[in-house]
Amino acid sequence: MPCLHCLIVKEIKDDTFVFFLNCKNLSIFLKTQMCLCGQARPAQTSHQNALFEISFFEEMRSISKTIISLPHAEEDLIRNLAEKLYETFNAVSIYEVARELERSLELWGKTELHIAVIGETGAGKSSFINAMRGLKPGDVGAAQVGVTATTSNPICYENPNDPNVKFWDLPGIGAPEFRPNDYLEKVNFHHYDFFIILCSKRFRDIHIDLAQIIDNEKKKFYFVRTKVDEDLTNMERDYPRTFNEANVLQNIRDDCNRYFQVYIRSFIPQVFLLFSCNLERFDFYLLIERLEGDLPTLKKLKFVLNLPNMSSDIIQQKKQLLKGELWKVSLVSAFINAVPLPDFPVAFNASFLQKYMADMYKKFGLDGDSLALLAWHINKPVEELKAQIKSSQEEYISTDSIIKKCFNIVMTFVVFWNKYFPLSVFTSLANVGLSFISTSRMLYKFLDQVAEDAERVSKEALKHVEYDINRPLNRT
Ligand SMILES: Nc1nc2c(ncn2[C@@H]2O[C@H](COP(=O)(O)OP(=O)(O)O)[C@@H](O)[C@H]2O)c(=O)[nH]1
Ligand SMILES: [Mg+2]
Repeated sequence: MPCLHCLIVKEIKDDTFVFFLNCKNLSIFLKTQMCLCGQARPAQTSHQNALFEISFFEEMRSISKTIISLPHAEEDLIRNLAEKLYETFNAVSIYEVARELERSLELWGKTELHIAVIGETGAGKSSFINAMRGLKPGDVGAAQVGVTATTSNPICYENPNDPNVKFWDLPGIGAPEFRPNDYLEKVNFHHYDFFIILCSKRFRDIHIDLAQIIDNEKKKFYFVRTKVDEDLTNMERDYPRTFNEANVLQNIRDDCNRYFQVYIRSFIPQVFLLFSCNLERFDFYLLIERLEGDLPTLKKLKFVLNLPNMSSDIIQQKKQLLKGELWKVSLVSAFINAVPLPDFPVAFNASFLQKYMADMYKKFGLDGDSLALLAWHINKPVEELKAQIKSSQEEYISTDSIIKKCFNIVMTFVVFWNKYFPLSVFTSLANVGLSFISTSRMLYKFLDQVAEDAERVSKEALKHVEYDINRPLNRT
């Protein structure tokens, strides 16, 4: 039998192979695979095939183990990837695993999040909903602010980046004929994932009654006290000598708690203090943390990844959450490349990765629409924001095509392999391994760069934040 290693090296003269070898760990991975060529034996009977399949899994495991234990393994990243690969190949069938992952990614895309916002007219519901969607009054699709509600029907506001994240403005509480029970039935309260009860002054018995009914139905609710900035301004004006911001905030909390103690004996809910025009101040991050803790995984991902990029904290949180998902995307993508099964959903075709990367741009507010809106808010040309973007989606997508080229080279290797070992599952899985590692590396790098871009863009926008406060808000 000719030495497969020699054949492959002889055969692969394309420049793209240099790219492959330049990625140190990939080349080690590839070499490890090549070494395996020398060890392999022909298999003819189905019994032998089965044995061979088992030995393949063993070999894949040992490759993963080898990568894990490499002394020069680059950072933790390659180790994590290899561990994932190892775990995955430990599973009964790679097909099952890939299908499961594909299902979970699809489910994530389709997951809906319905957030109900309740409060009396003027409490700041519309302002809060706009702020959570990264919109200002007057923007296309923004809720009208300062308008007395004339309808008692819920109004739905979709997140501009993901229409599956929906905020519901539930108007109509506070009217003399208001009955919490009838009201919640009427607004179909089973539909919502959680409720935010807003109040700009003192909480009253209607807020408490609503909260108790929601609680009885085992739904989550959060009390938010809005317009905290106004309290601070008033107190500073009234008590200029003794004014202390922390004391005023504590007084508002104590006041709410005293009221809750009288009216709700079973538990004292937490109150989050907010200023809708500048969510970053006061308790916004505490509220986000609490919601993250309470939401199931898929809904949590939906919620956090669609928050506006209002701070470095949010950008980093998005990055961490996405990092945890990338190995799934890589494996599904690798699996699709390797095994074009007829019953695999059409959505997962060759452009799967490109779509995923374009979506990442959106999540980090770097797509054309998000940048145009931000430029409008800060009253600056969009080019100034675009100048902050160092990563280029196109470049990555062409990197993806380089990987595909490399993949073709791997296929050459596979053709030789097949001559001696006509086991399609083996060659497919070899492809999965190679494609998985290369795709993962590309996606991790892309994510890092996109998050850095988002940081630079939001820093640039923050420089001009005064423009936003003083300028008229009507968009022409
Ligand atoms: N100072 C201050 N004003 C706010 C805040 N939230 C809302 N407003 C203002 O309160 C008024 C009513 O707000 P809106 O969102 O329309 O209340 P809604 O009737 O509950 O939808 C508007 O003039 C808003 O600009 C806030 O946190 N601080
Ligand atoms: Mg409103």
